[in-house]
This record gives sequence, structure tokens and C-alpha cells, in this order.
Amino acid sequence: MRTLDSTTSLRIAVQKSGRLTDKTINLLKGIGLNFDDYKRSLLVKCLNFDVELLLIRDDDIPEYVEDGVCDLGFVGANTVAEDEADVSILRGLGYGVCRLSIALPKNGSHKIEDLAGKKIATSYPVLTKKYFESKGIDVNIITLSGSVEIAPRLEIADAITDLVSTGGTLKANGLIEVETIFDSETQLIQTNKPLSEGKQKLTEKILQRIEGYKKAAESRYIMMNAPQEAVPKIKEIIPSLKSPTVMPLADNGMVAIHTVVPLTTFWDVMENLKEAGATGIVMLPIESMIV
Ligand code: PRT
Ligand code: ZN
Repeated sequence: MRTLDSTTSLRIAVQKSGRLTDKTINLLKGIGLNFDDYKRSLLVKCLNFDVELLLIRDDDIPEYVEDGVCDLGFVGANTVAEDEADVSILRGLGYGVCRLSIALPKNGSHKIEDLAGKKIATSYPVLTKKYFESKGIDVNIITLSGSVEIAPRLEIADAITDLVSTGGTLKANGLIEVETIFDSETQLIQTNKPLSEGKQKLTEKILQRIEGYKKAAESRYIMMNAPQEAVPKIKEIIPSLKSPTVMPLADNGMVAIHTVVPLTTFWDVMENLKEAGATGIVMLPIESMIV
């Protein structure tokens, strides 16, 4: 195992090839990290920061970060929790969202209490065991590494726990989702081994940039014209980060207003602004922002 010192780059673990890969790479590029083609090598140097990416299977990421082989990692909360990894969770990232759920064959009892003494197939034995123990239901857990959804049809198990996002896989296999036992999203994790001052500073910088990047993705920049007398009403409508920018226009009594609104309220805000007298409302995406 390598020693951690200030001469080595901040090493970040990323899933090599899977559901989290593209979104993680896009996030890293979006916060200004440039690197060579990540598909060609397992260890990729960042061209403009003292950072390197280690591309590995997602299952290995919590352990590599726990051991300090990697300083940071991007991985599903489900994988971190199943590993019971001793790492720090820096933040959730809002992608790779899924849930670990109990699913049962369509025909038969749909009560989890009726699973007492039955066989449950899963790739998540730790989380599944914890859940059933917390409910006081004694079950036999069968660990499978994949294709868990087929286990009831093969009569290997009476029920399963598996990751679900759209629910299509369960449905296609004649299973009904009856209970969520763990909600997951991709997380940025950090090793609990000590980091050099340089690495710690870089980690904080990355975290701050992610904050701005996420905020920007969830916001829209809007510009509009309005009569001066509509400004107080418009200020009430805009749940702005700060006060909106209000600039007089050459047209007498008219002003231009620029502001940022959260995407979630965007359409309501647009409609209310129009009603309050705003015209020529323009909305623009925001690449990034410092918050
Ligand atoms: O090769 P490697 O080990 O790196 O990858 P992997 O095959 O183990 O993982 P991968 O790439 O499939 O998933 C990586 C991570 O993506 C998971 O650990 C989760 O954090 C997250 N994620 C999000 C999902 C899903 N959504 C998901 N739907 N992981 C798996 N699934 C599977 C699920 O197991 C089931 O087979 O998709 C199927 C269900 O999907 P729906 O849409 O039909 O419900
Ligand atoms: Zn995996």
C-alpha cells in the first residue's frame, strides 16, 4: 500500500464502466478538471490539477477509500452501506438514485411478516439482514451476485431484495415491490486516514465547486422587462438568491430585471411574472456559480 504524503496526487476512485461512470466523469469535467481519455487507462492523470482518477469496479471503491489507497471516491450509498465502510460521506450527488426494496411474487401473500422462515435472495445480505432483524423477522438470506430477480421463478428463493429505479425489471419478472429498505444515490466519500494539507485544501476546493455546479444545474437565469411600478410585486414573486438586479431602460418608466430562480419554482415564477406585467421574459441555463 502506498504511503500518504504531500508528494502524491489526490487520488479519486471512479467506477470504471457502469451506471455511475459517465455522470461522474461529466461532473468532474463540469467542475473544471481536465484529463486524458479515461477509457484507455486505469489510472488517469488530471491535466490541470494535482489529481488522478483510479477507475475500478464500484464494489471495490469503499474499501479502497477506507484503506487510504484512494483519498476520495464516487460511489452509490448502497455500496458504502453494504460494505459498512469506515469512510466519511462528504455529500450526496443526486444521480444514480435508486432504492433497495423487498419484492415478492405477484401471486401470494404481500405481507413481509409472512416471510418469517422463508428464503430471501439478494446481492445485499448485510442491508437485508439488518432490515429483517430490525423488524424481528427471522429469514434465510441467500446471497447471489446478480440476476436476483429470477430467483423466485427458479424456486431458489421465496422473495428478493434488489435495487430498483423504474420498477421495470421487477414487473417483467412477475414481482411486486412491497417495501423500500434503503434509499440510495451516488455519494462523494473521503478516507478517514489523514490527508496532507495540500490534499485537504484540494478536497475542499472540489467540494465547493461541486456545490456551485449543482446549484447552477438546479437554477435558471431569467431576464425580463417590466413597468417600474410592477417592481415591488415582481420582487415578491422572485424567490431570488439575492435581490434582483433592476436597471432602467431607455423607454420611460420601464426597467430590465435580471435574477436567478430555482428550477423547481421556475414555471410558477414565469407565469406569475407575466401576470404582474413582465414582458420579454428570457430564461438561460447557468453553467456554474460560486455560492
Ligand atoms: O462492474 P461494476 O461492479 O462496477 O458495476 P455493477 O454492475 O455492480 O453496478 P452498476 O453499474 O449496474 O450500478 C452501479 C450503481 O448504480 C449501483 O450500485 C447503484 O448505486 C446505482 N443504480 C441506480 C443502480 C440502479 N439505479 C439500478 N436500477 N444499480 C443497479 N440497478 C439495477 C438493479 O440491480 C436491477 O437489476 O437495475 C435493475 C432495476 O432497474 P429498473 O429500472 O428496472 O427498476
Ligand atoms: Zn458492482
